[in-house]
Amino acid sequence: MLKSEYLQRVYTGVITRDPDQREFHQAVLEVLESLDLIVDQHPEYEERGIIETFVEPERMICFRVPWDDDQGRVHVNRGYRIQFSSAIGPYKGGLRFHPTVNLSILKFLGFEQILKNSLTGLPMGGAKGGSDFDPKGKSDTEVMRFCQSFMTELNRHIGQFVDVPAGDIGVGAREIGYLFGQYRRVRGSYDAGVLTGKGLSFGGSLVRTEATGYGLCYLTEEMLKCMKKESFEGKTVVISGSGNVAIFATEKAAQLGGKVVALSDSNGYIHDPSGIDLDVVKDIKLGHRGRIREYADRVPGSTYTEGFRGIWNIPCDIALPCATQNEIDGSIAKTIVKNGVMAVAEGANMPCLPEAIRVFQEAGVLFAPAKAANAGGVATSGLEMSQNSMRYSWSFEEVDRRLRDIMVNIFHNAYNASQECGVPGDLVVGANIAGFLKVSQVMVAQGLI
Ligand code: NDP
Ligand code: 2IT
Repeated sequence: MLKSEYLQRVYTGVITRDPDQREFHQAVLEVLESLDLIVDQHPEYEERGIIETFVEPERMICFRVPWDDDQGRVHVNRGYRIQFSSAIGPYKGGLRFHPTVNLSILKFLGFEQILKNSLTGLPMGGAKGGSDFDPKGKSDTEVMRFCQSFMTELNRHIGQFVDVPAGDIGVGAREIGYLFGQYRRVRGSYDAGVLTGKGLSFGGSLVRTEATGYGLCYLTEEMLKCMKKESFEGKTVVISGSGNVAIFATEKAAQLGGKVVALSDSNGYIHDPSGIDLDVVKDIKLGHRGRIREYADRVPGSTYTEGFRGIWNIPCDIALPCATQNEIDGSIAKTIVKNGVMAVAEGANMPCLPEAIRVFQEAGVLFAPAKAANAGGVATSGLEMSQNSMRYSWSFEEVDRRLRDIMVNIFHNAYNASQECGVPGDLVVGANIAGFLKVSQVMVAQGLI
């Protein structure tokens, strides 16, 4: 129950309007709980209807995506783009291709993206899109035909000053290449800035591939340093997932002196007590899109266990969930705490349920929420847009330095906001408030409500 009658009314309205959108309700409630601490100081929120405007997407696009498989059979998927907020810049956010994609998932992701993008300090609004298409088990040509059909409709809704999609689960360099090719074909124009995460030879930025995982570790490093006078050095790290975010979080955690001992996919997890050999993981995942279980066949001393949640029974000092939403519930969180964890940082979007976050915070575990911790991906997308506008590319070192600076700033902005709200160290509140204040000020300044 929210203290503010106004916020409670907004929340009830969100539930009544879309009763089945549980993930979206979850994301909204967490933000409203943070706003509950400051709403009394901002009578304009209720007077100008700011919060009810903020929780409703500016525009939701939904379309059919027909495509032919290699046998010539027709399949029809559903495509979406949720253009949630363009207050501080063009809509910006990834595309997810996964069978679980629906309006609730994309609205929660688009909503979180508004605040995340605001935290980066770059001029980007919030959006998310995707499809219930499952790229697993599909040939390259099937994925290509799907992407072409998807972009045949999406192209009319996006543009470098309008909406700039990128990758997310199931959408990586291969898919962005096919999507960009189709955009160029139907528009007859080389608008490099219309998508980010592009290949390096056609307008992509160095470090974008690594950015989310690297950024997660940079923010975690700063949090450990400032809040516990600690570092990654000598720490045992468990990372869930084995996709883009997990792989490059593993790489950076190891570079910073940590020992990553476990990774997972949706089927199960590997445990390698001597430290994950990332070359083997990259060969499996990036080389031939294999399953993580192959690692145990190839690396002596490692094991594979069925069931992806079991990974959280492995004791660690630092936990980085990097797979998907709602992976860690209250009981898993208690196990992680009992095993002595020092810090948890969310590489995935909303991997921890609200009760899990409470368990971590009450136990005094450092906790970095996704919208701060995984903002490095979209921040580097913003840097890719800058380079596209300049028609120039920065070096790896230059982009990496900017990414690190952005992540350090995000930590301090969230930390300072938590202090100003009277809950020092609560980075959930800090990130929500620091992200929201800028967006709400702009909504008022532009007369958007
Ligand atoms: P990938 O598609 O590269 O990898 C996803 C990983 O998560 C895979 O190991 C996958 O396993 C696992 N996974 C996906 N869905 C489920 C599920 N329902 N249950 C269990 N495991 C699952 O995606 P990313 O690494 O890019 O994304 C991971 C997370 O990070 C997502 O929450 C995404 O929103 C977030 N994120 C991504 C950013 C980016 O730049 N890519 C930026 C910021 C956040 P399997 O192969 O078995 O499906
Ligand atoms: O969740 C996210 O921040 C992303 N998937 C990255 C979005 C982007 O536009 O780079």
